[in-house]
Amino acid sequence: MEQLGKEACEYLSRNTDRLTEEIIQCQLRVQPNLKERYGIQGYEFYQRDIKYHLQFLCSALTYLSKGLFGSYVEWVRRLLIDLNIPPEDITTNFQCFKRVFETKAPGPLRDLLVEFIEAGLALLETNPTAIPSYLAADFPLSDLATRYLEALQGSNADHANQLIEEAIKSGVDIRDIYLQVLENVQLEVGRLWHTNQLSVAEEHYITRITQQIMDSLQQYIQPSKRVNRKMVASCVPGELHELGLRMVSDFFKLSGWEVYLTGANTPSNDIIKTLKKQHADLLAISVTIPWHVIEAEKLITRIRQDPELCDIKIIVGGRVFTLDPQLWTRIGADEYAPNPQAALETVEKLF
Ligand code: B12
Repeated sequence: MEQLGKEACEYLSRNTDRLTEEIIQCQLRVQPNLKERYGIQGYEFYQRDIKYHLQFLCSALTYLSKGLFGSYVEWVRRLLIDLNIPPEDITTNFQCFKRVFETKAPGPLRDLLVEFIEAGLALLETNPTAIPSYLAADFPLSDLATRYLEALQGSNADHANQLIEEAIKSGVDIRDIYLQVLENVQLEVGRLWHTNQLSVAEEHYITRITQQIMDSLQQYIQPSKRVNRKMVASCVPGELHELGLRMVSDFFKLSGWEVYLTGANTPSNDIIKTLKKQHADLLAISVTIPWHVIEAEKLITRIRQDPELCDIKIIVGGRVFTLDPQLWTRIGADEYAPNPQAALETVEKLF
């Protein structure tokens, strides 16, 4: 069955342009005024979005994860509704995916493709739910997190810096600053972008300042003891979300590990060379975007086949593994953890 999922994904990748065209033609038959309503640019976005849907569907099929596809459908619906796309257009679009798969996909793959699209269509029949603010919940540093985000939304990086410095000086643990303030603010920034309340430029600005602040906090990352262990921490090729992995790295440093962080978008060949050169005990891989999971799987397979790396342990984490908590078991990793503290506890059991 897993093989069928991979074949279905290959079929979608090989035929993306043709399928996109068929889906658009289907939708134009049902809604002939689509081009007029969206204008030329909107229509191009429409084509781009169909390719996006196919790419996300492909990743979900590879791991036979309806959960992953379902979370994408919920996510994209929210995104499009907040961009004023009528829900009927989204549903018609997915119905056209179904129709095109029913009529064009080769026999053995057809049922699987239709099954996934039907699961998506069933979700579109439910009412969309609002995503609550990540800062609304009652957690000890929620006030600091809110003020920090307000400072950055007001483009006052100095004030944001000052808030964090004061908190550290008053004795707040750096780990709480990371998880309660910086992580929650990043998630909130994602929510605001997703719901069309914040621009990409504003997200980039806030993320950049947060990374600068994490650099300046390095002076406080001083372990009280050393353990004789070394971790290499990398994001797979193409993966640009590295902030979470930086947090994991700093938690490990604080616990006495030596850490070699390569961060975002690291070529697999180089990760393998680094593991050897650094004589690492552990590789931490971070993945956020679903279609990068396949890169993680390929990398892990290569490491497992390399006699020089037979003792290496591998832990994975990042947003995509949180969306489908079984996913990590399908790519050959030793462990998964949802956050840096859990990662430390989990890794303890591996050695
Ligand atoms: C900042 C950001 C970016 C930045 C990243 C910059 C950087 N240097 O990291 C940039 C601008 C590059 C970016 C690009 C994109 N992004 Co972006 N991004 C975000 C945002 C707003 C914040 C990410 C972040 O910093 N999170 C905070 C960290 C701390 O959380 P975390 O990564 O989950 O890490 C925690 C745990 O997962 C765990 N963990 C993480 N790694 C590991 C590893 C191990 C081993 C372990 C044990 C644990 C672990 O520990 C961490 C601490 O608890 C998120 C919003 C969100 N909800 O995540 C969107 C988000 C992830 N991005 C999104 C999208 C769509 C994109 C793009 C595709 C947009 C585009 N069209 O170009 C591109 C893809 C780029 C790529 N090729 O990777 C979507 C993903 C939607 C989906 N359905 O998958 C999100 C969710 C935004 C949204 N709300 O819609 N993005």
